[in-house]
Amino acid sequence: MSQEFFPKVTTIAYEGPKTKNRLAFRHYNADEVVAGKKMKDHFRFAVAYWHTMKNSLADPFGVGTAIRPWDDGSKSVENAKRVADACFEFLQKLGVEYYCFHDRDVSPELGDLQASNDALDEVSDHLLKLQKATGKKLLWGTACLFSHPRYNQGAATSPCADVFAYAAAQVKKAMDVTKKLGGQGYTFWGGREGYASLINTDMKREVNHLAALLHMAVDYKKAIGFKGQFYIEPKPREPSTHQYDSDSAACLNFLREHNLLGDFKLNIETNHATLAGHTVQHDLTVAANAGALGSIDANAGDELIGWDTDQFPTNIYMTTQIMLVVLKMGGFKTGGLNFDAKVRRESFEPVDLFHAHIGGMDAFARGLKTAAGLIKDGVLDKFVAKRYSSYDSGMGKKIEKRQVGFAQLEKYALGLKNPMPGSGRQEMLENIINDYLQ
Ligand code: XLS
Ligand code: NI
Ligand code: NI
Repeated sequence: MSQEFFPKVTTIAYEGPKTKNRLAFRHYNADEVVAGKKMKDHFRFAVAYWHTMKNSLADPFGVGTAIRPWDDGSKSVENAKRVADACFEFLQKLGVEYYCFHDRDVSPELGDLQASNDALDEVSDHLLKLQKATGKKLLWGTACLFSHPRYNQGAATSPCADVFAYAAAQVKKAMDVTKKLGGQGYTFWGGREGYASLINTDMKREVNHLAALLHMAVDYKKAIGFKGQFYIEPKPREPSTHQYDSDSAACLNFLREHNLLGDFKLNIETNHATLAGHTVQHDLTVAANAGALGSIDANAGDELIGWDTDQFPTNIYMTTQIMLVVLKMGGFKTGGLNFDAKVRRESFEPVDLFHAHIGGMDAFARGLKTAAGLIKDGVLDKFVAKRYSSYDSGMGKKIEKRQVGFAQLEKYALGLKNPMPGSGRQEMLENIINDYLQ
């Protein structure tokens, strides 16, 4: 690598909880085996190119503050390649194996589609070279179908058919590049696939158009032999007032209705789940129960701010809840934990990117150990199994097997005296979880 972009940072090492070095892991120890697997293989951490390499930290009230020596802000291929060099230096020093990108993060949008495609070819050749030199991998790729003004009313759900066509062409190219880079997945996040007002919107038509684009993507995937997993990433709003893929349940319903369930899994993002009025544990559980939890965009929201603040996850209670779901589904197959998170506008120095990722990785290491302990001892599982045990035999079993109807249940209920469930013991269980926190 020609130039060094983080000269003051050396490889981040595991030094244990007692270290005084802030640029070290206290809990994340890549090769340490927890619950039968190396930590790094449980998490499959990824760095989000758009936030970590390209986000200037602008907000609606002010311009960007980020100092990013690798990015001169130009739309040149040369600049794009330099950003890629910086990304791989970051991945290597941090010890993260994967990255994720949008087409327009890694390569500039130029005057016309052909020019943008040519630039993307050149930059992705460079990325491939870097991957081969370092062993780093692409967790998933995607197309940015929300930044350019042409997408102001959506991409697949735009009222303008030419915009649909442009979006389709962009997805086609982004899939080609993801395949070329050996990407393990491809994500569809439709930030503007929704509406600002129903007064001017034909919702039924728009949702059908979205399904049409996804079916075309499935066809194209087969045509080029791309083996990666497709993901849909739910989010209820922002930038749309309402986004059609609003949460896990809405996505599953959409996929089922449009005969796409076999071809997609979900990529659940913490802050999107909370924007939808759910905990992340809720949306993960809904997805996992449907066998459709594919990947996670790991971040956190702010309880006092009502939008997608995309903060780094530091709450070990939350990482525990996430890892409980991940462990119980048997771990990630193609997906992983992508830090779809940005440092605060106030944290504008390059080294802050390290502090942020180290904190997130350590928080997940603690969450993993806590979750593994809870599962190993079965403390929660035993309680839950007992709580539902009335369905294991007798009339409960018959209900689950659907062997009885209202008439039999009425006869049975007439013979009961004040049926009451046992205590839910929520507080006791919360205390137990705190006992296990690492
Ligand atoms: C934005 C989304 C986006 C997707 C990828 O809120 O999280 O970053 O992950 O398009
Ligand atoms: Ni995301
Ligand atoms: Ni987000």
